Amino acid sequence: MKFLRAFIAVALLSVLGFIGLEVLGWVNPVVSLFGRITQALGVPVIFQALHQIFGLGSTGKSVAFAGVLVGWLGGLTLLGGLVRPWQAGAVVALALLAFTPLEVALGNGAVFGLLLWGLERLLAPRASTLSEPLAPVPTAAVARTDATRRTVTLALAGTGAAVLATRAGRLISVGGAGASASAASTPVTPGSLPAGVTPVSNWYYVSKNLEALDPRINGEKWRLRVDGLVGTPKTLTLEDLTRFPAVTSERTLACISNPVGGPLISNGIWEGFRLADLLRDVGIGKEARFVLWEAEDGYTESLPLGDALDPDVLLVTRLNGAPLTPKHGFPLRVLIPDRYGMKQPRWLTRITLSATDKPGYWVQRDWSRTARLELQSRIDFPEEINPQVKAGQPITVRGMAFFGTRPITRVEVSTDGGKTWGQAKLTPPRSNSAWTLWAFAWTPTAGAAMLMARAYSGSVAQKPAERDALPEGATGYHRFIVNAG
Ligand SMILES: Nc1nc2c(c(=O)[nH]1)N[C@H]1C(S)=C(S)[C@@H](COP(=O)(O)O)O[C@H]1N2
Ligand SMILES: [Mo]
Repeated sequence: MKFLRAFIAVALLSVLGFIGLEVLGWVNPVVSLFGRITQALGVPVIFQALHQIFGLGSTGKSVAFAGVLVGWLGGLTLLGGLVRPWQAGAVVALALLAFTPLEVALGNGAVFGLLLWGLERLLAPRASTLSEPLAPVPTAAVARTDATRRTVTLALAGTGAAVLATRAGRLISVGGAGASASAASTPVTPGSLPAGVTPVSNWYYVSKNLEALDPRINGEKWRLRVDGLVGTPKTLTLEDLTRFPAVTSERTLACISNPVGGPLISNGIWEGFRLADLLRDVGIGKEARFVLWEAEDGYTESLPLGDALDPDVLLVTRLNGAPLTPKHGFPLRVLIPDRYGMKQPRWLTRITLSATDKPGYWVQRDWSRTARLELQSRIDFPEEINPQVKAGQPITVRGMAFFGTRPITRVEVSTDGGKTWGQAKLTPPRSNSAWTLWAFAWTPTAGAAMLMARAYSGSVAQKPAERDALPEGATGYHRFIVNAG
């Protein structure tokens, strides 16, 4: 997280630097660094080698410059990730003094320090389920990191960082009664969401696309093609979908690349209809074994037909009382219980029944074929980002636990690094596929304490083994140190 932040800061600094160079003719630190390095190491040696590889011409130079740029980005990312903003700024200023004019060195150091400092404030590393239910307006920002996976997206995130930062919001739950998950439950109105429901403005976001290149679909022109091994292939409009019986369901959506304790999970009230109703309407061919999904952005996924006919598999058009936003799948997205988000396409455009399976977009990239949810829990208060508490003052440790349609039956909390565990109080089940909120009373004593949480679903216990998200989803207990002063 720190390194992502540092990378965004150095990316912004570099973009500013190059704009300064192009538009105003400022001295650019990377260009100066390039000059200094090539001079110091002896141009002939380096360029001879590069020329041998790339031939004569400007390619070698471009490659060398790219190398210096990568070094600059990498070096400053490391620096910014390892030390405090002002220290990183000071180091940059001092280092640049060696080969750039005073004002360039100081300017770059100061801007880098300020960017780091500002991003640290803007990009809190997690979304908390249970912030104070006061303001219905997002107050701070949450970084939507996607751990190990979309490196390219992350690399490009630097330039989009300003947009990201302003659009990001902290997850805030707004007071109110619990929601029922039944097909008949009353639709919600945005602005009056029950506690524990994630406002759309704070919903986590993961996409294979750059956000700016995500589909923006015109609802009038959009069509859903249903074909393959069906009785009658059909092309449906948004209007056509309204004739299927409406279903409202509170569901939690989680990304498979979410690290333990991470922010890539949200809970909302969805409205749509059953996939089974649509498939029966077009007629299911005898040979059909798989549902293949296609989306506007070229995303593909699949689901065995047996699973797809589960009445809990929905096609949804609304979230939290409003039509899906373009970012979160307008006009239609798939919801499948007990699976991570990657199995559930947004911007759906085509459903094909097939006798054979076709690995989906992330499956082709070595992620899980089935993407079944792991049992998970997270501590939301105290916040990992700000683990300060007052000694001797009772607090309520809070968080969530989630295991798809399997109920959370117990959550345990440790405040001594796992030596002893106490039982948390669970809020009543909110639906058959939403996270469970929990609370645990604790009076910190002075000093450091290691907080940990673990959840159970009947006889199934959360896996203690720390496992990376790739390829089957992260496991391990959420843990961090809080300081009581
Ligand atoms: N068409 C399409 N659908 C998609 C994706 C995508 O990139 N394209 N990403 C998937 C992944 S990995 C996740 S976690 C969820 C995220 O949905 P959200 O951003 O609305 O939370 O969408 C899924 N559906
Ligand atoms: Mo995901």
